[in-house]
Amino acid sequence: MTTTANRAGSKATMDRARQVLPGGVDSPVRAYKAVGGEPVVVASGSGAMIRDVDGNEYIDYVCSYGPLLLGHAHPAVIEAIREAAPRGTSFGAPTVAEAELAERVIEAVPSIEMVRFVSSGTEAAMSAIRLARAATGRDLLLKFEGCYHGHSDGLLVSAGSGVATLALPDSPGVPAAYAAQTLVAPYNDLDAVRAQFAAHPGTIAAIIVEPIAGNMGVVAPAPGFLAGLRAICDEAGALLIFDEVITGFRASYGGAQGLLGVTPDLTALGKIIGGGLPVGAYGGRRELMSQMAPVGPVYQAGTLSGNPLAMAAGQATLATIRSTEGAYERLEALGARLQRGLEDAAKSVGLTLTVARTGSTLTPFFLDRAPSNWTEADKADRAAFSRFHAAMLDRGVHLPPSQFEAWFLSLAHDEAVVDRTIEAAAAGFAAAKG
Ligand code: KE4
Repeated sequence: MTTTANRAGSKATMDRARQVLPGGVDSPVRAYKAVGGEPVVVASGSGAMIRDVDGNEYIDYVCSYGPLLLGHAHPAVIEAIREAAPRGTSFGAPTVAEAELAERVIEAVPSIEMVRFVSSGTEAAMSAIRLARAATGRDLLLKFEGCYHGHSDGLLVSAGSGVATLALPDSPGVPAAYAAQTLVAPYNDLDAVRAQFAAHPGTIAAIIVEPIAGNMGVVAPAPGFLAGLRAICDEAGALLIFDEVITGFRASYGGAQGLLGVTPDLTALGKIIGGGLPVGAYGGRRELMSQMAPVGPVYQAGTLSGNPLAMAAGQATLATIRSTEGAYERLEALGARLQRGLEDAAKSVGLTLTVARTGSTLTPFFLDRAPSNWTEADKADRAAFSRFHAAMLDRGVHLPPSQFEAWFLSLAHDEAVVDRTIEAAAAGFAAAKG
C-alpha cells in the first residue's frame, strides 16, 4: 500500500484558502476539524479514485457525500454535460431537459406524481416543509435528533452531519422563535413521537425523517418505525416527509420508500439526481404539488433551478443506473464485502468496532453495537476514529472526516479496491487503538 505522506501542496493550498474562505472550505465538514490534520486538496477524480494536488492517489469513499453512484467523471455524465454546454449554461426559461428528468423521477418514485427541481438538498427539504405547513395550515415540524436536512434555519435543531461533527449546540443566528417551531424526538422512538403529538394536538404540520439515517453515521430504521410514523401522521392529519437526499436512487432505484414499502406524502431528493452538479428536488401527490406557485399560492423559486447542465448530468446518471443490469445487487455485494472485511480487520487487532450498513452506505462505529439513535451514536470513540482516519489517509484511502458521516460506494468500486481498503484497515485499526 503506497503512503501519501507528501501532501505539501494540499497544505500550501489550504494555507492560501484559509485566508479567503472560512476554514478554507465551502462546507464545514471538509475542514477536518473533527479529525485533525490537513484536508487533502483534490485535483481530479476518476471512477473510485481521486488524486490530490501532490499527485497522491486515494480510493474514495466520500464520493461527494453521495451524488456519485457511478463514480467520478463517468463518461456518460461527462459526455452529457459536454453535449449540453455549447447550447448555453442557463436560460431562466423552461427547457425540455427539466420535463425529461421530472418524468424519469416520477417513473422511479411511485409516491411522486409531480416534482419541482431546486439547487440543493437544503432547498428541497425547506420547500417540502413550507408546502406541508401551507397544506395543513399548521406551523410545527417534528424532526429527529441526529438527522440532517440541510442548513435552513428551522432545521438546525439537534441536527446531524456537520452540526454533530463539530458538536455545535445547534447554530447561533437561528432565532429562538424559529427553533421553537421544530420539535425533536429520538430516532426509532415512536412513543416519543406520540408524546409530541399528544402535547401539541392539531398543530404539527409534518414529520420529516431520513428513512435510513446517514447523518449520525448510518442508522437503520427499527422494524415498524417508518410504518409507525405513517400511522401517526394519518391519525393526526399531519404529512410525512421522507428526506431521501442520500437514499434516493441509492437505497434502491425507488429510494428507501421503494425498498422499505412505506409511502410518504412528500419526498426531498438531491445528490444522485444531479450526477454531481447542483440539484435538489421535492415532489409528491399532484394535489399537494399543485399548491406551489404559479399554480397555487405557496411560493418557492430559484434562478438556477432546473439548470440545463445539471439536468443533463442527472438524466445521464439515472439512465445509466437504469440500464446497468444488477446495479443494486452489485452495490449490496460490494458493501457486504467491505463490511465483513472491516469487521474482521478490527477483530484481528482486538479493536471494538461495529459496522452499520445499508446497501452501499456504511459507517464503522467505534462502539460495541450499532446505534439506534443519536444518543447511542454520540458515545462513539471520536479520538479512535480520528487516528483511524489519519492512518487510512496515509495509506491512500480517502474517508469522510467524521465518525458521523456515511461512507459511499459507487458502481466504479470493485473487489480489488475494496480488498485494498480492508488491507489498509488492519493498520488503520491498529493505529486507532492508540
Ligand atoms: P445539501 O444542501 O448539502 O445539498 O443537502 C442537504 C442534505 C439534506 N438531507 C440529507 C439527508 C443530507 O444528507 C444532506 C446533506 N448531506 C451532507 C452529508 N451528510 C452534505 C455534506 C456537507 O454538508 O458538506
